[in-house]
Amino acid sequence: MTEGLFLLGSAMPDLSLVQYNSVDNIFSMTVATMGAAALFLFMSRAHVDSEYRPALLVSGLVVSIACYHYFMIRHSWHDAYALVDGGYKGTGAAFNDFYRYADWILTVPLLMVELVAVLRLPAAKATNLLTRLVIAAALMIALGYPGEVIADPSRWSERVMWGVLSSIPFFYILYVLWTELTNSLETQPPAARRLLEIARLVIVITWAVYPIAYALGGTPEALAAKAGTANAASGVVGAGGVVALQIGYAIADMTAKAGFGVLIYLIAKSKSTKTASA
Ligand SMILES: *C/C=C(C)/C=C/C=C(C)/C=C/C1=C(C)CCCC1(C)C
Repeated sequence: MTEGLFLLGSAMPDLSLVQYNSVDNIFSMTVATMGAAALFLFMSRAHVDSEYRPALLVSGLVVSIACYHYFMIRHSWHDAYALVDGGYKGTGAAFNDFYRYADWILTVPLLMVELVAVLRLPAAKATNLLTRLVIAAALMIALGYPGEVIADPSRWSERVMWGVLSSIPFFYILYVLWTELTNSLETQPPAARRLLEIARLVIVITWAVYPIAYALGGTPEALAAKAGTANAASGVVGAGGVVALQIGYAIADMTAKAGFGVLIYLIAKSKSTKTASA
């Protein structure tokens, strides 16, 4: 683990112009999406009843934190590459995956908080549910990180092991969220039910993208190295893997944070009876 627990491996694969710019553009779009969602969610607080305002405040914080981190991620991407002879080559500066994991360790528990806050469950139930979800979320991310920073295809079994360990709390969270959301449906006003069913689906579908992106980032090269069709000693994950992973995470983050935040707003709005529509 000498290439450092805090930074992705030493070498970045060469990228074509299209590959480099696709990732750069999606990072830029993610900064804009998160920033706009933050403004929207903070300003929308005035349009829901006071008991739902904390849910929107937390939703706004989630996208604010993500906006900052994507700005930093894009910065790190620029540092990691230089344009040489019509293609992008690694500068030797590591692309810093820590920003993303720092983001998740803050935002994933807060996403649980915004959901539980909009449900407005009885206090004891909400505390119990949140404690379980927050601990599981922290474990999921902490166990994923050591695998994420492995960039050497010859050490792929370690990456797979961390991925499997991280998947245990992952499935636990999905199971708890699915069953608790389903149980809470009958206590919710009819107008909010349909939206909560959508929220349930959005969580399962967008969250599934993360382990898939994690698996795509390098597994083809690792398998090829095993089969002897690629040079495992190069110690670099392929360009396709890096691009798929970064784009996959960015799209999932936009949906799971900004898209989900708008859903939380719609649920809060549908449950608000006192505040006039605006
Ligand atoms: C806003 C960020 C969110 C909702 C992040 C969610 C992240 C995950 C569901 C990550 C899951 C992972 C696994 C299940 C196994 C491989 C490692 C991870 C951390 C990518």
